[in-house]
Amino acid sequence: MVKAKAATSGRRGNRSSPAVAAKPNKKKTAKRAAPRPGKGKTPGNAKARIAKAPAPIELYYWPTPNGWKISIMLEECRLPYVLKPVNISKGEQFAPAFLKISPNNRMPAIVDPAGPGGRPISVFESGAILQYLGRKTGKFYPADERRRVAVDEWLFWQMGGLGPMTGQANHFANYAPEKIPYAITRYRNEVNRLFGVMDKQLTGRDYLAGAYSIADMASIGWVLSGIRLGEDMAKFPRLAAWVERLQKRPAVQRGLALGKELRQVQANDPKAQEEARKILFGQRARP
Ligand SMILES: N[C@@H](CCC(=O)N[C@@H](CS)C(=O)NCC(=O)O)C(=O)O
Repeated sequence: MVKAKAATSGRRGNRSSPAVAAKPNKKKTAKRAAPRPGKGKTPGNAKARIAKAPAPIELYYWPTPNGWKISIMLEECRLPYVLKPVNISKGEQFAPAFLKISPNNRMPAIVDPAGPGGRPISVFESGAILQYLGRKTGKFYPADERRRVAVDEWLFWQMGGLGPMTGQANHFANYAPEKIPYAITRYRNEVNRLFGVMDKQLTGRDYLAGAYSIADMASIGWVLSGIRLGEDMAKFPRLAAWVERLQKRPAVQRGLALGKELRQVQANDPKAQEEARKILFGQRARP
C-alpha cells in the first residue's frame, strides 16, 4: 500500500533516521506532505480517521530481489509506506544521509516513524527488516518459539545461501567482463544444490517453514533470479509449485512490481549500464 509519497520531514536527526531523505531522492519523492490532523477543512469523522492513521514507513528501495523482500512484506501487511528510490546504478547508496541509516551502502532500508516507544527507528539488512516488521505487526513471523525458529532457519538460509550464491552466479554469468568457467560452474552448481534443498523441504509443505512467512517472501525474488539463469524447473516440481503459489498472491505481485519502471530508464542505455558497472563492481573500503 504505497501512500502519498511524502518527503521526509527532516525533524528527526541522528542515526535512527536521516535528517532528510538521501539527497538524490529528493526529486523523485512527491512533494505532497502527509495530511496533518486538525489542518484544513477535513470533516470531523475523516479527521478522526486521519489522526489515527500511522505515519507511513519510509522504504529505501530499488527493484531487485533484496528490495522485493520488503515491498512484498509491506504489501502483505498492508502497512502504509512511502517509496524512497535509491538508484544504486547511479551511486545513491553512497549519499551521506542514506549511509546514516544503512552504513553498508546497500538497500533496502526502512525508517519507521512509529518505532519502539513511539519514536523513529531505522533498520538496514533485509532479514532484520523482515523480522522487525514481523514483530511489529505480529504477521508472518510467529510468536511461538518453535515456529519462529523454523522461520529463522529458512530466513537465514536465504540470507547466507540462496541470495549470495544466486547473486554471484548472476554476476559471473552476466556481468563479469571475462567469462570464468570455474566461477560460473561453481555458483551455478550452488544454485542448483540450493534449489534441490528447497524442493526437498517443500515435500508435504506448502511453504518453507510450514505456514507462509517472511522466509518465503525473502526467497521468491532469488528463486526467480535462479530460474532466469536457466535452472530446469522440471527437476524441482515442488519448488515450481511454490513459485506458482507465491506468484498468485496479489501482495507478492504488487511487491514485485514496485518501481519496475525505475529500472527501465537505463535498460536500453549502454552508457548508463557502463556507468553502473563502474559504481557497483570493484568497490573497496572508503575513507
Ligand atoms: N545483505 C543485504 C544485501 C543488500 C544488497 O546487496 N543490496 C544491493 C542490491 S540487491 C545493493 O544495494 N547494492 C548496492 C551496491 O552494491 O553498492 C540485505 O539483504 O539487505
